[in-house]
Amino acid sequence: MKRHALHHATTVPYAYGRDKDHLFLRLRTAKDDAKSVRVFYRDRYHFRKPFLLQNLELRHTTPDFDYYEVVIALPRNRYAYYFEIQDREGKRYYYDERGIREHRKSPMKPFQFPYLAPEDLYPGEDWLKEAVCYQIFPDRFRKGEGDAQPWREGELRPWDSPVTSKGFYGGNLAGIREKLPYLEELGVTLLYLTPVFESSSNHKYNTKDYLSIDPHFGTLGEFQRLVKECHDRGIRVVLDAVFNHTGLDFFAFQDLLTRQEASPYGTWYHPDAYPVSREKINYYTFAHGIAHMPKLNLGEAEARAYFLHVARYWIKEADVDGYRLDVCDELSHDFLRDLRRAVKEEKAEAVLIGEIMHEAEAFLDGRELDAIMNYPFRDAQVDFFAKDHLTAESFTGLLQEQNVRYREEIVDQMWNLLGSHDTPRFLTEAGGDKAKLKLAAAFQFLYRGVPYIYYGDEVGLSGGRDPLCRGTMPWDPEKQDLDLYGFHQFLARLRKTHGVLVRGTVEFPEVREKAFILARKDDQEEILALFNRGTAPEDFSSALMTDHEPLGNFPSPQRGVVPPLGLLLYRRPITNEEDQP
Ligand code: ARE
Repeated sequence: MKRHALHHATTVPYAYGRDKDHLFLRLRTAKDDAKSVRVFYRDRYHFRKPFLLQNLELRHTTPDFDYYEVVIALPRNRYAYYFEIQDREGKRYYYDERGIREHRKSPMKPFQFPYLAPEDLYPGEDWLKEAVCYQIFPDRFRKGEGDAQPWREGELRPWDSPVTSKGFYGGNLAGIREKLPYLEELGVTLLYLTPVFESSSNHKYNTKDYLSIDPHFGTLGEFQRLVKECHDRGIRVVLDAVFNHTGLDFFAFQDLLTRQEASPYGTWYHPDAYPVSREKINYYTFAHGIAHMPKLNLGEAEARAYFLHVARYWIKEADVDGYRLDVCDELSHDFLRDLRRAVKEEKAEAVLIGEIMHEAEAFLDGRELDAIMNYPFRDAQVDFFAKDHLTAESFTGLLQEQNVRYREEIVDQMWNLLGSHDTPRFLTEAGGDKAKLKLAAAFQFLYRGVPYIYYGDEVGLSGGRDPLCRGTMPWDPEKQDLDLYGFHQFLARLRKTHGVLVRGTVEFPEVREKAFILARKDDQEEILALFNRGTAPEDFSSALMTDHEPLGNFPSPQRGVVPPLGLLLYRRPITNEEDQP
């Protein structure tokens, strides 16, 4: 056996409370290396009682590893446990906190999960798992008639003109409200708005006033109405919170520029030297030398209190459902834990989503964030469906590797995007090939996690890097790809009507060079999605059972044969117990 591949730890994602009476355990082995894995466990004070015994099930496979899992329970929730791994030749190994041994004679030192405390649990948010998310960049979505401050003559670029980095187009909250029926019909249940607080730029990531709605977007009253109307339609609202840095014109930084050393706000930032100068940029900023985005020091008590107040304020004033945290990985864990407590105190089901473009284990153990904008997912979609840079095996392997990093509840809450205001649009990545976008969109909705539509992708908007990915939404039906819209609508309905797509198990029972099967299963039904990214038809008919019925209306030359760049869906009811996952 490949002993060096064995791994377990007494922390997330290898050991954590599933609920107050159940401890989840995971153990890693090399791929195809173990015949069986068992856990011996007992109350940590029952020194003389025999250990109880349970088998672990193989639940995830990545290109290099297998992951075995089990849930165990003891009345007092104080666990001592060790594993027995049997290799393919039948040889047994024992794994406890001292490491791996080939016999049990030497004294065992069981791993300890000393107490599973209910207050340490992470229950997850059901509404988030069930959500279909839609991102809006407000300046570009819809210009509506409302209470927003009017623009001066010539200040706005015409709606249909090419996008520029500094231009304004006049989208506003009234416009979003006007289009709520559109979003509802599409199947959206969660709206994520990039910043709406007062700010001088079109993107509004340089906040001037965290406690006001930008006057060109509308008034507080209009924002409250928007959230209320969203809620009436079953749509939650998540705001962008830019707490890594402020705008240059935020009152605290202005005070610092004016009063210099005498300002009480010097400690809210990171000045390198005095006098603090915007020309010299001798202070810490977002990225490098972005003068208009001075970085905050949230280790400072008053600064922290101020931003916790901001987070509470919008929940109290407008009943928002959470925040997407800008540059989240450069906020401290200590701040994020305080923020979570504050937000949860105001609204128990509000969520925190991190903008983290990379693996984010350190933020997702259940004490800080509920999910991240899942850019690693996006990158895999682009590399496989759009660019053909990955084989299906590497693609599915990558996804499995992403999943085993996090606790199960969080995997089901990840914001699985295909693009955002910071990336080229998917259609552009795919060289304008709509079939590739359809495959990726289908994968998003059929897979684990929250499907996420970047405004306009559903009607065929294209665009390269920032600012080109921030084009205005076309509202003339002539300029919308209605077939694509209908496809997204179909996918959202499918997800709404088939709970298995939200909570079912995920497997890839067949993976070929450029094609694979995604299987979702629960105790009610199984859905098979046959994906073909290649240029020749793929015959998966042997994977179908007689009771697999086609789902949706996809062209196919023959049952189970997937055309090039095609998809077929099948569904089968689960009738007997052996069939259950
Ligand atoms: C402007 C110009 C850009 C130019 C940039 C730098 O428009 O063309 O490249 O300045 O000079 C906001 C605006 C941007 C603006 C920026 C600065 O939306 O238009 O860009 O402010 O004024 C990293 C961070 C990640 C961050 C991205 C942009 O980790 O947090 O960079 N994303 C958020 C928002 C942005 C926003 C800001 C932060 C600032 O979503 O919209 O920008 O508030 C790799 C790295 C990532 C890196 C990524 C950059 O993947 O690993 O860490 O993300 O590249 O694409």
